Amino acid sequence: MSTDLLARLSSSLVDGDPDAVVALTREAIATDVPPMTIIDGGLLAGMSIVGEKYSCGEYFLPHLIVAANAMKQAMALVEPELRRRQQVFESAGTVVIGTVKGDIHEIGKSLVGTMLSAHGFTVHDLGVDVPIERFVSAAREHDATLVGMSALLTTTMGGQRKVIEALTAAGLRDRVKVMVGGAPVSERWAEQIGADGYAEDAVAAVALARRLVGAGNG
Ligand code: B1M
Repeated sequence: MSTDLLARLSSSLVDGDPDAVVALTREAIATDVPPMTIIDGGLLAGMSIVGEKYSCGEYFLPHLIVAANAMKQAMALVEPELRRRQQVFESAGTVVIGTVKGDIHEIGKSLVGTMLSAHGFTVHDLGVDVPIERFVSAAREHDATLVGMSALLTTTMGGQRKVIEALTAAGLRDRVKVMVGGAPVSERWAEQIGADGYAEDAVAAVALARRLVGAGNG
């Protein structure tokens, strides 16, 4: 039953039909489909098809924009559910997270932030197109245990290295762990730039963050 609902949700995103995306997301929540299943099986499944269609020239920028806006509306419905199901009362650590300078992709970064917050981290989301110095000042201001950087473009991922260099120059690198992610980012890239870890998706990001701040893997 939920498989059919998720397939329709994915298709409505691919078809660029925000009203259907919202209605089907509401239906999925109302019928008790777990929030991560709605995200993975419906929204991300659709978004990855949109990305493939864009890559092969079948879709253009407006298609990406429509799909992203529909997904944002759906995420606004799913995120409170995610939080509600993961009531955690003690902070697991303080995270400053953002998408690096020049990059306005926000959905993956926001999902990672929401998942971290749902798992007990105190999250300060700096948004997108975040200047290097803003990561540094926010890490200092919030006494962060972890800085998380997202980059979706091959042309912006170098910003992650620059932030790490700036954290070092500011004398903060010993106190703060650094986690990186985003579609073009890899384990190898994380090693090259001296990050403490790379996570492929939001679930892996929670496990990594917990490991980095010494909160275990559970
Ligand atoms: Co853009 N875009 N886009 N785009 N866009 C990509 C990334 C692209 C791969 C599409 C393609 O060609 N197939 C391509 C990048 C190519 C490259 O550099 N290798 C691309 C391009 C080229 C562009 C523009 C340059 C297009 C143009 O203008 N000609 C432009 C750049 C704008 C800019 O940033 N300066 C652009 C613009 C846009 C929109 C604004 C229209 C829109 C974003 C809207 C928004 O976010 N509000 C958009 C979208 C939607 C996409 C695709 C289709 C989907 C991205 C997305 O939201 N995915 C994307 C294709 C794709 O990725 N398949 C594409 C869903 C999201 C949940 O996944 O962000 O990967 P993702 O996050 C995952 C993981 O990566 C990981 O966990 C998340 C959850 O599982 N993760 C982390 C992410 N951050 C993490 C941080 C962590 C840990 C894990 O720790 C801190």
